[in-house]
Amino acid sequence: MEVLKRGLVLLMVFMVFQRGEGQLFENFYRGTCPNLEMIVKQVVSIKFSQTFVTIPATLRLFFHDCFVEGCDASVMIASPNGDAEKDAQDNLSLAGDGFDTVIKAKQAVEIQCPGIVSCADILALAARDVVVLAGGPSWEVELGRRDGLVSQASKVAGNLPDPEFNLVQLNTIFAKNNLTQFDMIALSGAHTLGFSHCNRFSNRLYSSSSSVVDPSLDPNYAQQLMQACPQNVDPSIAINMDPETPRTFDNVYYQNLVSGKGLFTSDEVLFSDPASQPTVRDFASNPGNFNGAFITAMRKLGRVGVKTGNEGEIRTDCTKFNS
Ligand code: HEM
Ligand SMILES: *[C@@H]1O[C@H](CO)[C@@H](O)[C@H](O)[C@H]1NC(C)=O
Ligand SMILES: CC(=O)N[C@H]1CO[C@H](CO)[C@@H](O)[C@@H]1O
Repeated sequence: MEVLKRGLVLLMVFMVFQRGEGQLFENFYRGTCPNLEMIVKQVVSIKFSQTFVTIPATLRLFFHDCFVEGCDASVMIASPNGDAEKDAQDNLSLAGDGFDTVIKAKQAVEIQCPGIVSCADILALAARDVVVLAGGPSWEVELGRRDGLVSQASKVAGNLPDPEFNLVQLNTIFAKNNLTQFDMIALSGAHTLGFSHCNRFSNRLYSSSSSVVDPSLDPNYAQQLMQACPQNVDPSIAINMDPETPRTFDNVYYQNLVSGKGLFTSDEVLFSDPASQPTVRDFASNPGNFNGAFITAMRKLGRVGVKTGNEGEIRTDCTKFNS
C-alpha cells in the first residue's frame, strides 16, 4: 500500500513537470501581476486613439515574431549595427507603431510588476487586444513565455511567407510552425486589416514576362490597383489590403477572395486552389466559423517556439537584452 502511494505521488510529480515543460497557461501572472491584462489593454487603447495603424502593426508584429525564432519578442530587439531581426528586408511594413505599442505597454507594466512579465507575453496580449478593438472576437491568451536571447536579421530569410507563394508553399511554411492549412487560411484573415506597399503585388499588374494582368484578379479591382500603384510609384505608398472594410476585423476578406479581390497571390490562391476553396467559401458565408478558427489558430500561433521555465529571460526593456 505504502509503495503504491509513493508510486502515485511520484507519478503525479512527474505529470506536473510534464505539464510545466514548454507549456503556457492562462492566468500565468494571476499571483504576480494581477492587473496585467487591464494595464496592457489600457495602453493599447490609448495608442489606438492616437493612430489606427496601431491595430494592423501590432497584429503583424506578433506573427513575424512567432515565425522567426518563436514567440519570444526577438523581433523587438533594436540593434546599432542593423543586423537584428527587425532590420531584415521583409520588415518594411513592421510599422513603428506596433513596436511602440509593446514598448509603452511594457513600461506601464514595469511600474506595477517590475521584472515579472515578458515582452513576448505583452505582445501576445496586445495582438488580442487590437483584434478586439477592430471589432473582432476576443479570447483568453495563454501566457508564460520568456524573452529570447537571439535576434538576427539572417534568421528572417526563408522563415516568413512570401506574397507570391502558392498553396503548397504556404502550407509548408505554416506546417513548420505546427499550423495546418485550416489555421493558415484563418490567420490569413488578418489581411482584413492594414496596408500593403505597391511593390508587394505589382507583379500581378505589370508582369515582365507577359502583357496581361493576373487573370485571377477582378478586372475592375485590377484597374483600381493600377491607378493607386502606377509603375515606378513612390515606394512608400501603401494601400488598404481589404478594399471594402479596411478598418474592421471581419470575414469580408474571404468574400473579397471569392470575388477576385485578394490583393496578393498568396491571398487569391486560397480561393483559386480547389484544395482550400471550400474553407474560404465557408468563412465567407459564416463569420462565426471564421472567428472560431481564427481564435484557435492565434492560440496555436502563440505557442510556436516558446521559451518557458528558466529558458531565456524577462527583459526589462523590450528593445534590449538584459545583458
Ligand atoms: C499567409 C501568408 C502571409 C503572407 C504572404 C503575408 C504577407 C504580407 C505582406 C506582403 C504584407 C504587406 C507588407 C507591406 O508591404 O507593407 C502584409 C501585411 C499584413 N499582414 Fe500578412 N502575410 C501573411 C500572413 C499573415 C498573418 C498570419 C498575419 C497575422 C495573423 C498577418 C498580418 C498582416 C497585417 C495585419 C498586415 C498589415 C500590416 C500593416 O498595415 O502595418 N499576415 N502581409
Ligand atoms: C511543434 O510541436 C512539437 C510537438 O508538440 C514540438 O516539439 C515543436 O517544438 C513544435 N514546433 C514549433 C516550431 O513550435
Ligand atoms: C521598422 C524597421 O525596423 N524598419 C527597418 C526595416 O529594414 C530596413 C532595411 O532593410 C531599415 O532601414 C528599416 O529601419
